[in-house]
Amino acid sequence: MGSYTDNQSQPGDVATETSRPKLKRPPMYKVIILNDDYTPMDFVVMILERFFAMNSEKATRIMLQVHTRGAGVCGIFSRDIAETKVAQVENYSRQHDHPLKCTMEVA
Ligand code: TYC
Repeated sequence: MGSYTDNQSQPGDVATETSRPKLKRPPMYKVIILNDDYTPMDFVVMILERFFAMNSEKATRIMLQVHTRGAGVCGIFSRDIAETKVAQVENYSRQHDHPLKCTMEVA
């Protein structure tokens, strides 16, 4: 082992690292709308404008993507906000007798 008169590493020394507090950022969540055979396209576009602040071009693009691929991301939010968006979309759709479904998953 080396002498302790300097701070050079020596064969046999053990590397140590000062421990850092194990803080992790909370996960973010994707809000995803799902396709179905019944909800009118115009209604989905309106939902995306109303609850996700999309302009009509973007809302139309996302709606068509969901229509053709089955699902699409509306946005990425903290857990609380994502839960609220899912509830808003499903409640509003149910009130208008549409089966539109929405879900969330860790981004
Ligand atoms: N597939 C629906 C129709 O043909 C339109 C639609 C698009 C429904 C997106 C839901 O998330 C959705 N009327």
